[in-house]
Amino acid sequence: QTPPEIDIPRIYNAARDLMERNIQAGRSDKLAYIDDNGECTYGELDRRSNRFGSALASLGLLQEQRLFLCALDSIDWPVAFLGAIKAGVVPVAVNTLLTPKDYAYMLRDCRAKVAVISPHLCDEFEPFLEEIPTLEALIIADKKGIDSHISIHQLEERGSDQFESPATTSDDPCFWLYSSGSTGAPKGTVHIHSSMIYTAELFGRQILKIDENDRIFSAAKLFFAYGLGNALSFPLAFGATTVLMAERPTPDAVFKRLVEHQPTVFCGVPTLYAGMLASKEIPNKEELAIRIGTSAGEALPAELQTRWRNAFGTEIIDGIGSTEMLHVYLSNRIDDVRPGTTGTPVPGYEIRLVDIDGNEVPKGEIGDLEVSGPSSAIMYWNNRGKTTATFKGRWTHSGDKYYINDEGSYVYAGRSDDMLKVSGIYVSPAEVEATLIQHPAVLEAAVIGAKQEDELIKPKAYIVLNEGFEASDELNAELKDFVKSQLAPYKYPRWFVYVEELPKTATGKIQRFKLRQLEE
Ligand code: 3SK
Repeated sequence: QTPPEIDIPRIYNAARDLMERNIQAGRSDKLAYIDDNGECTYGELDRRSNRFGSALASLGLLQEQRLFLCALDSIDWPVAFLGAIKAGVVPVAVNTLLTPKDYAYMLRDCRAKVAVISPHLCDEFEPFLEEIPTLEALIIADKKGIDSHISIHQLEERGSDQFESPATTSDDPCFWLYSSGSTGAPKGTVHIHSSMIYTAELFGRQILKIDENDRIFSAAKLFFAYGLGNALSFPLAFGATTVLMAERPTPDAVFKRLVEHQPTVFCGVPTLYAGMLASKEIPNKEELAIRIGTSAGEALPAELQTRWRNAFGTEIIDGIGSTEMLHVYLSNRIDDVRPGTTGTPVPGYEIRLVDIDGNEVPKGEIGDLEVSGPSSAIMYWNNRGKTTATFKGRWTHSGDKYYINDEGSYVYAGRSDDMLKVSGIYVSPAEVEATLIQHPAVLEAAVIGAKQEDELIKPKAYIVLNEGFEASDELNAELKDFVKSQLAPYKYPRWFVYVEELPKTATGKIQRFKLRQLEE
């Protein structure tokens, strides 16, 4: 299959393009978004994002400066994201499940002048107004403002329905997403204006065959690269309608949207598919309109694929992407699903599997996956070392290991670092270990990924206790709560093993691979 030719002009604004293609196609009155509180047509989205974008100047925000966007999925999210981009301002989309420490780090790192946040995050952000001198204003993503902070709607009143964007080029920074690694702080991953439309054309149109008749519901939130493509770049590129949900994607909450709003495309992650298939409230296939499901974030076990097909008569397209490549570059196909594999490269992307010296490995052998394609980020902000280790000329190092099976499909073989993917989100073992050892009972800790019954990976902690402490169910519960109180909640270990000592190198480095071998 030859990839489509995609012609992106030099003077190009991604948000203007995503809006204008719908207005010009006569879709002004078509629903762009449905959220928990209402609906918004393409025409309204265009006007609201114009008002938001043109009002940013009243906050002193200039082209190329950053706007921190940390909000639950609602129509306000695309308004702020697109509005900022129209103004040449660079939105930094941030996970709403993080801790104040994480937010403080990112705010210092990106030096955003303005943050748009959901009301429930106000208490966590308030102290930063003092601590982070570069942050000058908080805008509340809600109808009403709070005390001294205006709402996004109040800000929009300062703007105008039409305004001229400053000239941006297709290669200009457009938005950032934060990516986490096994060591060190999260990295501001800088994407340019052309990135979104490339992912929409290459994966959204070519593989998922999204068009204006589709209605899309992504359980993965907009702040993830996966959710951003599913619920913003793809539907807006082709005039589809998107359902947004603010709450946590539990099976019940997801089924409710699938039945109520009848999406034709559903985007989930393996942990969620497992939960949905195990649910007692599973709807009949006649109640749903799904034509295709997508899965990414972690490898989809073949068993889940088969059970979904039996339950709903449709396929789940399993693929892998990354924050760095913005969306999926290796994937199954609607008419060619190979359960237990990640399929083949999406046309428009090239993939190679290399050994430690960078040489391609023979077919059948495991190698580190590197990918080349037009949607790659240009750098990690302010981090030359990690940038050069990941973006190597036209090749982007993924950190994932793969091999090619006899049928020519790519099969996932684990991470090349110690990172875990939990419910599709990266978890650094080092971060969880550093938290555990702050508990008075813990002398040393090592965290690895272990498989649940359904084959999905969750964190497991090996612990050496301090003198005077004993292993018990109460201590397990206390340690779980302790980690949840310090880190994003999905990072807590689900199991604890108490040991006399941890395996270490001569220089004292924990050998997590030896613990992983115990799991095999
Ligand atoms: O984790 C993935 O597979 C993924 C897919 C699409 C976009 C971003 C990511 C991290």
